[in-house]
Amino acid sequence: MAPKISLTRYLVEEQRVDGSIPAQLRLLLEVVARACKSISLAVNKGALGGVLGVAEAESENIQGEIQKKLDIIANDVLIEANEWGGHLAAMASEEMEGIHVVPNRYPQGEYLLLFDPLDGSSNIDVNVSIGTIFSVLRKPEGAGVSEQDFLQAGAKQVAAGYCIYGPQTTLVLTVGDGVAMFTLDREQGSFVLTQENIRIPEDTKEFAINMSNMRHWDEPVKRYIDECLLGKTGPRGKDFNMRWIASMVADVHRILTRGGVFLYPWDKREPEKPGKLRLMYEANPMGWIVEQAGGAASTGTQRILDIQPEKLHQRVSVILGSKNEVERAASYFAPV
Ligand code: AHM
Ligand code: MG
Repeated sequence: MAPKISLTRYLVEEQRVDGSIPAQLRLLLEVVARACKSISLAVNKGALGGVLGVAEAESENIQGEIQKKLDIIANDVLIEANEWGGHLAAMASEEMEGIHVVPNRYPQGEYLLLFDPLDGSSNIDVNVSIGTIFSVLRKPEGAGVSEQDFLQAGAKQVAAGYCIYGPQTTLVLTVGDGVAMFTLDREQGSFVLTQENIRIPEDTKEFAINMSNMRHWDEPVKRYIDECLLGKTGPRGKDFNMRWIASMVADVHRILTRGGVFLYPWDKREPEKPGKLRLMYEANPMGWIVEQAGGAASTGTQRILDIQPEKLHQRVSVILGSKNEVERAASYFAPV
């Protein structure tokens, strides 16, 4: 059982191999946590707060997806909370086409923040767990800030996390020294450390994939899932269970808690797109968290964190979770 200390104290006391967390990064993480607290309140109010349904203007984001009211609310909360504190140079979000540079009237910081303000949008109106995913990069040296500065491989992240709005609101964080979980104590109004050094079991009997896309999958994915489905009598020699929540945060949270493998692979529906999920604010932060917990994250042919991004909203094929399963699935992609 982790000692019941607040996120603030954890950030002050946390010692990484390269020393304590810089004050600006601590502030940044505290501000993101505070924003997640506000988003959690809005999510909890649901119909009472008039926050459900699609945005008034039926607007679409850069990905061509209809925005929900809560997508926009969560995006605004994160921008407003983060733009004036002096810890950031710019932000980027699933819901905004270009980057949001910290306005001139505020001090500029040395970090870049990327987020998916409300992941699992299809679950908002049906009262199923959703979340916020974030990734922090250091701004490269030099004057000003541009979209180019964001295009850094996931291995360069200095912090990554997500906050899940479910039966409990839980913030999961890595600063490169393992993974810690903080549960929101609503009476105290603060995130309290509830688990440290989270480890994902290396083996699992549980997979997560949207099976309705089966006919569109590539051969290696089909083989991997077919073998799981054959259970005890097949080559795997064990029965598998399946879960698909359609909120990446909730599926990853389950994997961190009890193991499992999550796949959202490239498929033939839109062959020109490398996958559905976005590299910079979904796959990279989740990939790093999973690796920090002893798991693995791959496209099938490459470690996700090694991908050199070319575009802010770049998509990617994702296989992540229990190490041995990810490695097995990836081995099916290897040329024979
Ligand atoms: P979103 O960011 O627009 O909510 O989309 C990402 C979500 C993931 O959370 C989830 O794993 C996936 O989309 C579900 O997709 P599908 O509805 O195709 O199963
Ligand atoms: Mg998302």
